[in-house]
Amino acid sequence: MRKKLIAAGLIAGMLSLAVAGCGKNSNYTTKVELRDDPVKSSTDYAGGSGNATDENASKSDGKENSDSLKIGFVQTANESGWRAAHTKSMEETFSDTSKYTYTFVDGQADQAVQIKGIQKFIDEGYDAIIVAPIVVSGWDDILKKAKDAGIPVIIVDRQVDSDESLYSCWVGSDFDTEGKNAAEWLVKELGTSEPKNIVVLEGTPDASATLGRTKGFNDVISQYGNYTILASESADFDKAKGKELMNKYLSQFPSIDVIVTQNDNMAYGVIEALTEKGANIENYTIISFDGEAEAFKLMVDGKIDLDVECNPLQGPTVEKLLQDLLAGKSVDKTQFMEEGVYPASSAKDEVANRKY
Ligand code: GZL
Repeated sequence: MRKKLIAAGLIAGMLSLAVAGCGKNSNYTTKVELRDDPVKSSTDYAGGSGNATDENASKSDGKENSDSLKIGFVQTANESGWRAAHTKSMEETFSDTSKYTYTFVDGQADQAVQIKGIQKFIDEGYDAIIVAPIVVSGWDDILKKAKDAGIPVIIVDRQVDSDESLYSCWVGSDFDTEGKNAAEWLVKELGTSEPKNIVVLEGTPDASATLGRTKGFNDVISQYGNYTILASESADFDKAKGKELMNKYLSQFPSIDVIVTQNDNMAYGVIEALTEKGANIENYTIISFDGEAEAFKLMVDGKIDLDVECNPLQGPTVEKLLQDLLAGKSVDKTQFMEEGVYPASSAKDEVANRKY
């Protein structure tokens, strides 16, 4: 599929969204190492050498000040570069052991492990609990226990469907708008007349990131009769599953014009599948989400056409909210991160600014 150069005006229009936190810090490692060991002391990131205390929890090594605030973070898992950057942002934010005793629990992509981690923090009387829920449902009971224990809970990244009285606030991305922005770009890029076949690789089932991106994209694209979504299945935000699903799509559908991957890791799998098939990647319009440095390099190389940023650098925002909450101040329930929409034509200038 020949690709039209994007008119400069479109770039300006699409980038009207505020772009967050993309300072000129080119020294930042562009690839956050994925955590291969889920049991890692937070002091490892703060230059300490603490030891794990639970099978999937890690805490500072006891050198902290007894007046320090006990902050517990229950992370989703360790499934993508985005997640690694999200974890690192929290650990860097709460690494001052004179102020915080920070304990990290790797949820290992299992809601039961996450709930066990929250219960641990309740039992041990933590001052605040941060949770990155893998799916939207099933949190009412544990959130009520934290509320009854008088412990503020900040939900980060994906959302929960619990009553908002059960948690202090949520920090994350507007996934529905992310999906809408992707579709609006696609329509401007490929037009509203020629027939276009689309395949979608969705993220983790029942994750609000998946639900929002899918709904937002479909709500826009369904308004244009020349676009057909041939298939929209989950590859769980995972590179290997993305490669497997793309190979399945290639065997099922002789004519694919557009590939939408709901995170960069799955885009990497798609590109591997196409490359191994000997396909000309230029023939496809590939849209991804997250905005990893790796993906920006692929945009510079002409392999990805649009990346919708999903900002993982949530630590500083969470710290400020916790300080306000612990000082008795009220905070807005919903705290959206600022994010950009990056067509490939913007990648060359932006890639050096990427912080994850
Ligand atoms: C989105 C986040 C998603 C990312 C994926 O906020 O929940 O989960 O898009 C990650 O990379 O796996």
